Amino acid sequence: VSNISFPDDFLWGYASAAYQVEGGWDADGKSESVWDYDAHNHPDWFPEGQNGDVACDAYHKTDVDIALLKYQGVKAYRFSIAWPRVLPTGRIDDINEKGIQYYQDLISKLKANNIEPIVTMHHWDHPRVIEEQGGFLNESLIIPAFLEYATLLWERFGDDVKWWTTFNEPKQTCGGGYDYGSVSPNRQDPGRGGYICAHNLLRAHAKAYKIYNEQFRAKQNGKVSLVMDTSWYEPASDDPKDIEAAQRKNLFNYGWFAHPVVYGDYPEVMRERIAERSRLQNLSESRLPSFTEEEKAELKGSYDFLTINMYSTELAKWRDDEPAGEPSIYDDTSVTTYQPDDWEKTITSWFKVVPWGARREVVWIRDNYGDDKGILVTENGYHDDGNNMTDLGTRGRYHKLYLSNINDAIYKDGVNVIGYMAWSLMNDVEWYSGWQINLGHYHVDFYSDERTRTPKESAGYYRKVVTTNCLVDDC
Ligand code: GCO
Repeated sequence: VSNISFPDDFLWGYASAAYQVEGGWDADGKSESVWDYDAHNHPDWFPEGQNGDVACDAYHKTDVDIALLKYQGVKAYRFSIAWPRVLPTGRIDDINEKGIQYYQDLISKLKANNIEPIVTMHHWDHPRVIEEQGGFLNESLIIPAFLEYATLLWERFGDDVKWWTTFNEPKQTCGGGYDYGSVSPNRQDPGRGGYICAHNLLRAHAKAYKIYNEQFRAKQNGKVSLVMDTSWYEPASDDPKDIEAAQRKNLFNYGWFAHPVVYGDYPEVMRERIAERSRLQNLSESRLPSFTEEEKAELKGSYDFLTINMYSTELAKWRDDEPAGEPSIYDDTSVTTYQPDDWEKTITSWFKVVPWGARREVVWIRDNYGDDKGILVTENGYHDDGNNMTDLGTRGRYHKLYLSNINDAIYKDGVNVIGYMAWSLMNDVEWYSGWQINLGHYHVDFYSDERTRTPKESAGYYRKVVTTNCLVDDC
């Protein structure tokens, strides 16, 4: 066995999100986020009592968690800022200095320990007051409000933080949040809400990027992007139709956001298909909104690195018997997707262990969007019930298999993958699943006030990989 080592400057890290770990939902002037609102008004959407009110209590445990990150040897920590903690009204007229102080302390301590902060501005938990006025569907609110928020974060933290992402997984924010319902605010408007949300979100992203260029880049010299996720869609056969089917799925998912920020507009196949299906529904215009020329110019190139939250793989097959179908965000109805029964399962039904998909995926991203600015794996991890402490053969092995495929992508395919953020340091609140599903390398005792963190075998494994920069035992 030869040693499998990674580039010297490979950025090893952990990723997390505010709602999933912080707790302190109303501490020190924080207002309710859309997730807090759901936890308090729709408790039946969560397993009994398992919500983010206290979560891992990370809000009160900065020193504990910094010590764990330091022990783990990671070079970076990806976390999100809770918008309602720093701007309780959502707008700039009311800055909560105590909220700012919490993040300043976290950032300073990360830096003091040589851990690079990678900050997400929006990981799904915008202020409920913003949502009450339409949230991401209200373009005359969400765009200016987000720009105020982003500007504040750069003013306050931009000297220290060099890695920024505006939005986490807009496909989920918009699809799950405003189209078919699966993440807060859990609104349903199939085939319309998701596209409108995404359109506003992309414009907010591009305008924020422009503000960074004009007001901050020269003195702060950081990088700004957004975090994209998708399953990898692999052709079900080498029939050219299945190859086309997989390409469509990848463009409808990753391309929905990557295409605008790289090239300035949605993929052509999305524009054509959605217009065509809208005509079939006798609508006078396409359900997919269009960008103005000015917006296209702002969007084009509005990123300093590419990202991928990498989880699973599906096979894509062309269908000749395409259903007319109801309006839906799944306008790529010319394709069926599935996962063979013999693929390795996890606790989550859609989430199968398919390490080779990781390699294909980053190669595809390079081939379609370029890798000169680098591709950062912003999340990857293994789902179980969170309680198995001897998880070397499951979670440890999972990271090892995915990482060895990423290593092949780097050294055999020449893809510029610049780092890997494991999800996650510790068990957390997996959204509406509470702590029934978890991916942490540390167990958290959610039934003790201390929220005690205890390392699983996977923590030891990942620590070894990170500190040796190498995947096999004898490095
Ligand atoms: C995201 C992810 C995370 C999840 C992780 C495990 O949006 O970035 O959904 O928040 O916890 O993907 O399922």
